[in-house]
Amino acid sequence: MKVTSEAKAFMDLEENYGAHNYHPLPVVLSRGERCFVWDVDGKRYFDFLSAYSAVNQGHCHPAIVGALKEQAERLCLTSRAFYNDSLGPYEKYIHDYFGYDRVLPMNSGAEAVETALKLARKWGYQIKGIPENEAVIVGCEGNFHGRTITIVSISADPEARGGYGPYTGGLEIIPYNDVEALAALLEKKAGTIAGFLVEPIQGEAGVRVPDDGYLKACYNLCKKHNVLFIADEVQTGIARTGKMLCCDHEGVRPDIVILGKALSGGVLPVSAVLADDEIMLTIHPGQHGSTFGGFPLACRVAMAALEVVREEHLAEKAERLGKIFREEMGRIKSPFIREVRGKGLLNAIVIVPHQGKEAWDVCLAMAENGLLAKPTHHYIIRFAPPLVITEEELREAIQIIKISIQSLE
Ligand code: IF1
Repeated sequence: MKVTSEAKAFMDLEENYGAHNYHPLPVVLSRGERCFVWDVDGKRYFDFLSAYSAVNQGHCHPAIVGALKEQAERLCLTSRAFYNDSLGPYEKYIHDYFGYDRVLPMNSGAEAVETALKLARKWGYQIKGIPENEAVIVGCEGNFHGRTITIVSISADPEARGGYGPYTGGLEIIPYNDVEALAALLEKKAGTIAGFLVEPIQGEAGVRVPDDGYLKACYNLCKKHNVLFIADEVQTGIARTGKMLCCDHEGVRPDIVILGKALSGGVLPVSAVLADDEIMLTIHPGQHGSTFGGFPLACRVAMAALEVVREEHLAEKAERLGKIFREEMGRIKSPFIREVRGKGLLNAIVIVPHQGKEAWDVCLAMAENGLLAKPTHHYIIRFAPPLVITEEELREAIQIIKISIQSLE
């Protein structure tokens, strides 16, 4: 892929002055609008990553940016040392929108996951009566919940956890999409298990959609053994999979819901933990918090972002357009494509290396042809456009994917 001197200058700055904790595609972006981004040379791309499903409402949505600007000129940050005139209205808005008693506002998805783990432990000791320091949280192989040391302690991925020991205790891992594995562990250890943390669809693992009924069966097992069902909806939530929450597909109401990414429409880091009183009120003043958690800008931006989801019917759109995407992708006959899978507009193709080319080469070819996506685990390409994409734009993007793959055959 050719790189202009203009673009190279920006890449060199990152190479010379930044940590090398990413390996980006050689594209330097400078503008975004709806489902499109433009690079520094003015080339337009379909954005089929949406910043890992943080930009569900489309880049720089005017209603969300408008809310940001208006609040930014009034009051940005107070800390929680004082009240302000944004947080209470936001908390009520979230209560009404999602139907949970309370919300604990944080910033990044990882912070919200950590918050959920702390709530589950607090609830385990105070309400379930687990002996102090013995609470166990169960996670799934293939999970991705963030990058803190406790979260990578529950990861089975050597890339994510390697070299970061010693690891946090009180964490167990079972196979994903395996109800029996959860049942067996709960039969054995339910007495000390506080929570089961699960992604309704595993994003990073490559858009692994569990069998129908998996979530419901796990939820029922958690109820039976008085274990909290904790849904990490950071990537699958906010209409991405065709419902407001991915758990809605199975009528499961998690005990704790973790939100992030598109909660702000990709404008600011805004995350949240939802739970009812019995769980949420186990944390008392001074026992948890964050400087920016729930700050006025976040509150106004998140309310605007959620309004956009509702007013523009983005969940219904994701459901409808996702079916078209999988149907059309399923029609592409190519030695590269082994499987097409997903729900709503969270989809992926499993790539079989062919004539020495693999997923990275497909992504470079697509970038050349004006579409951005990135491989996960070397052989899977995730496709997650902003949910505001039109059917016509989607079909145009599918053509780009098709000709890019065929150009490598
Ligand atoms: C990176 C992955 C995706 C998440 C779920 C919590 C978090 C994430 C289900 C933490 C974050 C991001 C992190 C980003 C790339 C991206 C990612 F490839 F890393 F795994 F989407 F799949 N729960 N996912 O997907 O939220 O702290 O990042 O706000 O770290 O490279 P965060």
